[in-house]
Amino acid sequence: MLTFSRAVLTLGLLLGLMSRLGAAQSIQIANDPGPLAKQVRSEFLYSWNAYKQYAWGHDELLPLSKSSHDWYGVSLYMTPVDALDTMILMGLNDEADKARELIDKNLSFDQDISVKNFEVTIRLLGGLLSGYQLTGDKRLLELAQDLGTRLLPAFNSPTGMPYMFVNLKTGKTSGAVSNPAEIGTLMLEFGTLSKLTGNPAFYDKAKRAVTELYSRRSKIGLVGSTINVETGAWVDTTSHITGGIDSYYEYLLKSWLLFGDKDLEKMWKTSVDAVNKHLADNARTGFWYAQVDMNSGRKISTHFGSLDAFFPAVLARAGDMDRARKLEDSAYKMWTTFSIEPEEMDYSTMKLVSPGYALRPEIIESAYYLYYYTKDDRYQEMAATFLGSLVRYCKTDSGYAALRTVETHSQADSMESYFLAETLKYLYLLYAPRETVDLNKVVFNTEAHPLRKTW
Ligand code: DMJ
Repeated sequence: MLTFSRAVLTLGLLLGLMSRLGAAQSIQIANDPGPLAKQVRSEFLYSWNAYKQYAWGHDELLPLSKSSHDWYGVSLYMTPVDALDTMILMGLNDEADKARELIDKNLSFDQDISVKNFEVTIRLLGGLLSGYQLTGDKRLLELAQDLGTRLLPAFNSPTGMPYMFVNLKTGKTSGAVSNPAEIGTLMLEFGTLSKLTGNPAFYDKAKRAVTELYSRRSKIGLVGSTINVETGAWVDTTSHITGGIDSYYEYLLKSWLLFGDKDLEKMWKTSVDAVNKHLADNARTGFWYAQVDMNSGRKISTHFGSLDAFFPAVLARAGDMDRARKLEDSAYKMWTTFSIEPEEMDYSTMKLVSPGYALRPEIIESAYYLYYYTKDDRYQEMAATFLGSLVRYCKTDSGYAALRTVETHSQADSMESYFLAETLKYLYLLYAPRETVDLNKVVFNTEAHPLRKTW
């Protein structure tokens, strides 16, 4: 029997959890999410169970060799940290508790390893922050603060734009030639860390980095592919929206939305105008975005791939439904042309350029945003195609595997942590009740970790 004091305590915990979840406002966990969401959830559990069986405590599962892989020789618990908030959103509470216990007890950033600032920020810092916001587990915030502090030396370049790599123990940096995505995809995580800890240094460093980058845009408003963070000189002036630049644009928009920062609003609006003016291409095969020279706007190539397919989501979040819909239609054409999505193809010929499929989420993420804002069933129908191809070609007897080539569907021994953080999360959300996430209040980081303005 529940005593009065226990009942008060239980109610207090429940109210506390609800306010952290923002249950009445921004995130609601569905008890019965519907049959297709349940199917996605069971594919998630299938993959997570394979991780538990063959890679527990390591960064990632190797699904074909049924073994594990640690990015830097020691585990930074990439998969559990990346997957934690997906479990919470899916209502997999026991699994989430076990993952959180594993992280709380074992994850240590006191390691003499040189890590990629960008990857560790979007996967680990983002995952720890969203995990903290969803559960109130203070250990996750402590870990985030420790990690953020260890990453800060990355910004100690003459320009303030971060080096690519930083040693977590010594702070030694390396990798002076970086790219807009790695320089400009830090504000959501570092900014949230500042807001939650009261230390402005994280926000300020990440904002300076993106501001320095933006200030080096060309006269026509574009950025290039690679830049030297010590000299501030462009190394490669090819402009595009694919990997290496992609999430720079995403974070201009989302940093404005999450923090209400007017400087970011201006940077986003100027940048997206330039991208739409110089990269958008109404070709015979559809509406696409090309590669052009950042200074002249001269077209360099007509390649488009799975990473580019993030852009409809960003356009939709910004309210540009027309371009978002057209580009998602093109990306869907790419998926169906090859039976599953290739890393890259040439849209002028619809021929393969890079044939692998790395279990990437972007086209699914875009379908989710479009479904959320338009309520058009077309995007759930697309999602059925995505789920069908994934199950048919990528499912193994121990988790899911990337494909070496979409031509023969031969599999590769890799299940990146973003498959659980992003790919299956967005698929689930496409079918779960709309209220599961209030997209007007929640901002997903580029690894699909939901962040909320709780400050
Ligand atoms: C993820 O780590 C993130 O979405 C990143 O922005 C791009 N690459 C992968 C997924 O493809």
